[in-house]
Amino acid sequence: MEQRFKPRKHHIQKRTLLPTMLAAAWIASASGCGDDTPAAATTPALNGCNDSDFIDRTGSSGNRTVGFGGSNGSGAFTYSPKCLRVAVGQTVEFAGDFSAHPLAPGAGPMATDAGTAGNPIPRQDNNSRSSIMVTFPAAGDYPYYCVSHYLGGMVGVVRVR
Ligand SMILES: [Cu+2]
Repeated sequence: MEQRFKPRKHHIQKRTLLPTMLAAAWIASASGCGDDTPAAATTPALNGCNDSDFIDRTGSSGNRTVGFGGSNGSGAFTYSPKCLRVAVGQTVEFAGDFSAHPLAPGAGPMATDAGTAGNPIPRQDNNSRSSIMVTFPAAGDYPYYCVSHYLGGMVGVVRVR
């Protein structure tokens, strides 16, 4: 019985217990244990677009062209503007080489959030078209990505309000 309270054993217990306690505390803070309310009022970034990133082109003279692959001021592997805001009923042009940069609706094969249901952006691959026009009939966040280069960040969002 007396051996259970040896100082040496007590020392070992402290060493093994501390990392366990730290891990438990981290998990509790990360999961927001026992709190059912949403984490914050901000919308999580979709395809890298935060609320403050959207470029407003809802005006009647707004440039609603999304260029890619060097078209319309974009980089070789980016969309421009990447985060575009338009109004309900407006039409967005996607301009670039779809055979080099196949377009697909959604937030990428590895994403869990596909955005708002009913994404009107059509899949465009294996064709030589250089421009498509897409009308957005309903409010929402409509993500899209380049099938070939989404891993490098070739993704974007059309926000319709
Ligand atoms: Cu691409």
